[in-house]
Amino acid sequence: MEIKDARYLISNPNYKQCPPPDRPEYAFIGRSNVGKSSLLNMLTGKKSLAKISSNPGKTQLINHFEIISEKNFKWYMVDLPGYGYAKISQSSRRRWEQMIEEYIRKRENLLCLFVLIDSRHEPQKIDLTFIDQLGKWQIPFVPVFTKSDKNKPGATQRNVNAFIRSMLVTWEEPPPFFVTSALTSEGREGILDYIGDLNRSYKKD
Ligand SMILES: Nc1nc2c(ncn2[C@@H]2O[C@H](COP(=O)(O)OP(=O)(O)O)[C@@H](O)[C@H]2O)c(=O)[nH]1
Ligand SMILES: [Mg+2]
Repeated sequence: MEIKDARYLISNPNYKQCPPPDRPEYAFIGRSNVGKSSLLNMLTGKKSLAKISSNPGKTQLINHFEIISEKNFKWYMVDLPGYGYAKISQSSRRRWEQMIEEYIRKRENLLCLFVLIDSRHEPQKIDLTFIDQLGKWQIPFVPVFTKSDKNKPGATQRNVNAFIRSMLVTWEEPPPFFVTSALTSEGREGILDYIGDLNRSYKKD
């Protein structure tokens, strides 16, 4: 799939205020600083579409982008605020949890949640716990291992394998996943084709 155009639309503190749920939507979530905004920019080919924040934990809003692909088909990408940022208060953490749970569980046009995981690390409990929660809520998701360019040869594969193995403690089957780099654009085609397939099945319904 090819992206023809992408633009920032709106930021909201609440799923109820988000744009009408009349098109396919894909959201990106993960620890703050994992590379969500960079991935959005890489996928759309627009360097400064989503702000690449040097101040993690600051953006606490649901950020909508309108994407136009072939034949003028319009859909949404969503940059969600990250989790696991240490320096926030209990009350902002609770606000985040409530906002994210509501958005993820009630946003009817959300076709897939991309869960970003830093490929430089061994499996982290916070990511595994979040993914288990998605299973309990029955939310379709796909892990995306970011920053592959930062790894020595072999390290990405090792960390990805370890993560998938950890998931198999609670999941019956390994999920599809992507390995990406905002620097080299690794993984771009794979994710865009995955979205393209879901867009086509949405149109058929
Ligand atoms: N080398 C490299 N750096 C990356 C990559 N993705 C993100 N970064 C850097 O990681 C930091 C956090 O990225 P950002 O996209 O703002 O993360 P977010 O908080 O998840 O939105 C920034 O300094 C980015 O330049 C990547 O694929 N490769
Ligand atoms: Mg960001």
